[in-house]
Amino acid sequence: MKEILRQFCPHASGDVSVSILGQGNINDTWLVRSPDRSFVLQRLNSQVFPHPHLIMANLSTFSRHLLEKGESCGQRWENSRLLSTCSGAPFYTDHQGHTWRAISYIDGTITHQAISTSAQARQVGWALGHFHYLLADLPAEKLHDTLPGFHVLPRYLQSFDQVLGQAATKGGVELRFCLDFVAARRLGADLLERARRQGKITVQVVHGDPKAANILFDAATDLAVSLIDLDTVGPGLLLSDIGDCLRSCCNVQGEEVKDVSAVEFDLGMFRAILAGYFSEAGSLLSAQERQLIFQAVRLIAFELGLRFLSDYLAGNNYFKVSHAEENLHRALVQFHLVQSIERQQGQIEGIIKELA
Ligand code: GN1
Ligand code: MG
Repeated sequence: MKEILRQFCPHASGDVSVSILGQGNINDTWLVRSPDRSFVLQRLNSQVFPHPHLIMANLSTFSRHLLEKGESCGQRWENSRLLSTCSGAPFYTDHQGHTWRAISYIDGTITHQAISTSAQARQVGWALGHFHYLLADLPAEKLHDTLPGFHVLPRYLQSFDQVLGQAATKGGVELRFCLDFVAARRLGADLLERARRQGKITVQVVHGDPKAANILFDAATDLAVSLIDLDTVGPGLLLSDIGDCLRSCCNVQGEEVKDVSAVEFDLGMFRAILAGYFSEAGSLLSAQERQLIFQAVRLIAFELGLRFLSDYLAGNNYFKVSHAEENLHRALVQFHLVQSIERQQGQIEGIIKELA
């Protein structure tokens, strides 16, 4: 770690503190505090992100765009920036080939692993809407697609079929449930892809991973201050971001809940997030897109469950795990969430109509 720190804070005296930050499933993150500066240090997962220079290029392109916009929005809003190494490079590659980079730390903020009040939920929706609004005039072609096919569900079904063919599956009840679950929902899984190909839905610059823990809140006011974890920012569907944010934030028990029968999609949170989003970015969505919100949430929860399940079958190479069955359990949680969403279809669609 000393060698790495030397690349980013050369003037630091002895009193540098390094602590683990967040609980991301992909990269490793630390908060570095030193008398000269505090910053976020990250080691990129090179298996997931094999082209770090494209990510850093994106970061600087959209950071510049956000800086140029610089308009006030009535509440504290900050965008994190990439900090260069002492030699002016956007990242550092260590002897083992790992990519390290530093990002500005936004002080006085906290994250919530799960959302617990409707005031927070409204802020979540507003923050995602504000992010979309700020990036709506940045042409999507200006950004690299750092993870091609990232939210393309039919592609995940293909890789699932491949790993299933190769996996020596044991016949546990939970795995059986998951396999039946996927089989029963394959049909119609290409709904958003079809709409995109037909030009019915908007492709613009999106966040790609707007889950609860990727939203910073002001520690004193609990108002949203920033969206972080920007490696997946790039061309995508507004509906994927909206769906993913709702998937994460309306699952009030959190993604890692032990008892899957407690998983529930919370309608109160859903209403508050959507109202917050519409208040800031409602004009970005067509009537057709609003009609697809229910399917967008349902399909992205299904997609994440399928990604966890495929990773479990393939031997846990993508998402970090602390034990071998963790990805299977995570898949179960997402599939129970899908069931809760399906059970409440009528109410969910009613709320969308009411707010539109
Ligand atoms: C991963 O890195 P993290 O934990 O913010 C994943 C997301 C998933 C999320 C589920 C690049 O995000 O797509 O929704 O886990 N990110 C990537 O917790 O695959
Ligand atoms: Mg992420």
